[in-house]
Amino acid sequence: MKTVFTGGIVVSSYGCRRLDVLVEDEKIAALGNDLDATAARIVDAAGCYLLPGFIDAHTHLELNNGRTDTADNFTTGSIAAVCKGTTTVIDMATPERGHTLKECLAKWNRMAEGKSSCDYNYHMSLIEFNEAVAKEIPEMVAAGVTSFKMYMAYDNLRTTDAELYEAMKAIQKVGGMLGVHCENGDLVNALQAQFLREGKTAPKYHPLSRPNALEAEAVNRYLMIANEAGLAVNIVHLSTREALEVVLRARENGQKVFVETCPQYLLLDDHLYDSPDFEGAKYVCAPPLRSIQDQQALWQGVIHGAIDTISTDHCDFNFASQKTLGKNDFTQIPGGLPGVETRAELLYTAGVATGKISIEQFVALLSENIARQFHLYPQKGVLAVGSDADIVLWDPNANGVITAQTQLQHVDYSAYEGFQTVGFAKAVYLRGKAISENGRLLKGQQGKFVFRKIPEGK
Ligand code: DUC
Ligand code: ZN
Ligand code: ZN
Repeated sequence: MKTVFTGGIVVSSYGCRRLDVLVEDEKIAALGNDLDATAARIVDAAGCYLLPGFIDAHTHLELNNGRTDTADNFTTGSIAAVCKGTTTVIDMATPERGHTLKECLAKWNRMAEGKSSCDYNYHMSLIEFNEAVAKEIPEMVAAGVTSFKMYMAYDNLRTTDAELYEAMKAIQKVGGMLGVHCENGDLVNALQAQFLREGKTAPKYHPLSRPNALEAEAVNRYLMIANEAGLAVNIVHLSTREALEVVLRARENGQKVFVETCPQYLLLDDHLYDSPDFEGAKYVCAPPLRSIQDQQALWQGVIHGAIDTISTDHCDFNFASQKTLGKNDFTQIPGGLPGVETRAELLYTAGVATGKISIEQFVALLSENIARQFHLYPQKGVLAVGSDADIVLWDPNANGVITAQTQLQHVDYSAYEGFQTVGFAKAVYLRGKAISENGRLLKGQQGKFVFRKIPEGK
């Protein structure tokens, strides 16, 4: 089966070119201006950018947080992703205490296989670290899972600093990638307890219990430990000016540090926690939304390349039936925001359409840099000969409005209700197959596990 995409502008981090793209079966076979289109189906991409499918390197599509399940699961969350241009997700696989990594991997495969409408892989979470877990690290890599996740907050997930250090050494040995949730968990606990003792139970105390310093301190500690272990590391969902300053200092000292932020930290701010009628609960996530000054610092980081990737931390709970679990105690509000569906539209609107970032940076932040960092490149993250034909026909002039009513995410609210958007994934192809058109699913559940391989010498 041959398809030629004609008349579009192909974008990578290096630049834009008017090129036709020939797809044969699942792969890109050629790019050029005089391609042989005999016996090929023609897709007219005039007026559109041809972008590599977006990759979301931070989702919790199907998770039980100990009390309740996310509103989405792999079936619904991946439809929301792919219909708006995200063709691959790297989901956070999180084991239950006492379970092996292999058991966790099997569980995540059961949840995703035959259900996901986009391609997928996982970051394997290490919620403890001992000899048995150390033995499983190379086994995960052999199974195609090359990245790991650890936590410095949340009592049910976090490890000690010594465990973090030992895990880093084990990951370093196999050339894997580690991402860490950086907040000082002890201090979060202390501040939460203090507010509750004082009878301060409303959502507005959520950000006050997780101030900027707690993230910056954890980032600093994490990077110091990583430097001792000699491991290049990733910081997930970085949200503050102070933490970014810590990263810049470490980089000046020669350390290799990757930084991810999320749309919510670039577009929403902490005044939303003061919303009436418990509406502030909609925005409870960790780290919390921050100040306008933090937002500005993060935008500078995005513009000047200090921030490498933008993923979503999609982890959604219904407002009416789940966020209300914390009606009388903000610490019981399930944390997380919906977002896998809206990342590209939001970033195009607030970044590219405003002139803050170029279309090349947009592609780098949402696809190419993620593929490079997480061992998916050049299979994913680029439109090049031999790459998977994950193609987004991006209409830069389409206008839209984000509303919960029309969203595909299986949740009862949007954190971006009423946001007007520019730019839209007019059509999405996954490994050469048309998966969505005008935001609607054509054929679902075509997603596959993407086996990742660490390049030699890494
Ligand atoms: N914070 C996390 O660290 N994970 C899921 C959701 C959230 O808000
Ligand atoms: Zn986190
Ligand atoms: Zn997360």
